[in-house]
Amino acid sequence: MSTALVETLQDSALEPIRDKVAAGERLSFDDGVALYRSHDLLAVGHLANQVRERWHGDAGYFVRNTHINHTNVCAATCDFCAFAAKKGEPRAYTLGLDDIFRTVASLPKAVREVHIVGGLHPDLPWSYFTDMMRGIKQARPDIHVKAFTAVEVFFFHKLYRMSVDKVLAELKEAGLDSMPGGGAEIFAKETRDKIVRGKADAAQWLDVMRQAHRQGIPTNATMLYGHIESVEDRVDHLVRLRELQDETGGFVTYIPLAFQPWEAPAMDCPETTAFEDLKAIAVGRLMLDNFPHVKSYWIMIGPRLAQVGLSFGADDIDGTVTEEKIAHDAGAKTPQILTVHELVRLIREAGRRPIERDTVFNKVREW
Ligand code: V47
Repeated sequence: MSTALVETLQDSALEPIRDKVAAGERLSFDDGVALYRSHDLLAVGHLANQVRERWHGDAGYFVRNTHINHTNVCAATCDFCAFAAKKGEPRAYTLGLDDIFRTVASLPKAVREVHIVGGLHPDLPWSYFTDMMRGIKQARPDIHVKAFTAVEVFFFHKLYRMSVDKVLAELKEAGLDSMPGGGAEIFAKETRDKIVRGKADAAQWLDVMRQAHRQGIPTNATMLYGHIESVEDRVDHLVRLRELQDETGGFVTYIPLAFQPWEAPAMDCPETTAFEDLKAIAVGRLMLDNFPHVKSYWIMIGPRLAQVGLSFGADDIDGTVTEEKIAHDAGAKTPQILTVHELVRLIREAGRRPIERDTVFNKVREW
């Protein structure tokens, strides 16, 4: 796509950014703030789209995956989270390993990824997690296991008194292939401390990821936005992710997570707007110049806007998902599942080439 469309910008603060993007130069913290503050959404999106097309041309990726949330029992208290329950509450549940293995064994052959995230359960034995990995691989040796956020890994390190390195090595040996990007929330200490209690802080989250990458475990990264964070907090978050990626190269995909406010236990915020959601994708694409992929996550922003995200910097739309609980417990109005045909249609009608991928973006099939 040409730069001509942004030769005359409504927002003159974007001019130096446009020139840097054209030259492939790294954007600064202040550039990130200017992008977030700009109301010229089309220009911001156009710049992000240029970068997206430089990386991926007209490809639009998706994966056939399923989510398993093995427990909602959680020792942490996060004001935004409606999924977590305390032990003894009627809502609290923990899946038996046999249930998990049965679910995995019953998945259609074409499902390539299982995404596993749970609460910080204080009483499960360590063997629950290593046996989980082994049993899943036994049930489906070919399935990619993307499991446990950096927050969970940090919790295992504390609870089972093992180094983070050992936790990761044992999980990897048992079958873990990669890690999801959850639990990052917002790194800025003052803001994080207001909404999160009892789990890894920013430095600990980043250090778990550093060690995962050193062990050759690829991971994703997220940012939770649309609550009490400032624009500066968002840019700070992106810059810290970019710095770690410079060091390790282990992040695969950045996923901005729009706050789902409806059932959130202790936060009184309105839902995010389409402007904010598209900017989260676009600014992520522009700032994270060393991240290969940016996701437009339909579970959080809805399939319709996720489709538009494919022209605002995102190259991936996630997948079939099935049985998502974290956003839906928080009252998400989006569907629980999309079929492959729906995903393909969304991508194709956005003018992209639908490519089914595996978790680490090996091409499975072009649709
Ligand atoms: O860690 C919790 C967030 C995350 C709410 O890596 C909320 O491929 C919005 O990380 N509103 C879990 N967000 C989801 C996640 C994820 C999803 C899809 C793909 C990948 C990946 C990762 O959801 C949690 C937390 O940050 N969360 N409550 C809420 N009310």
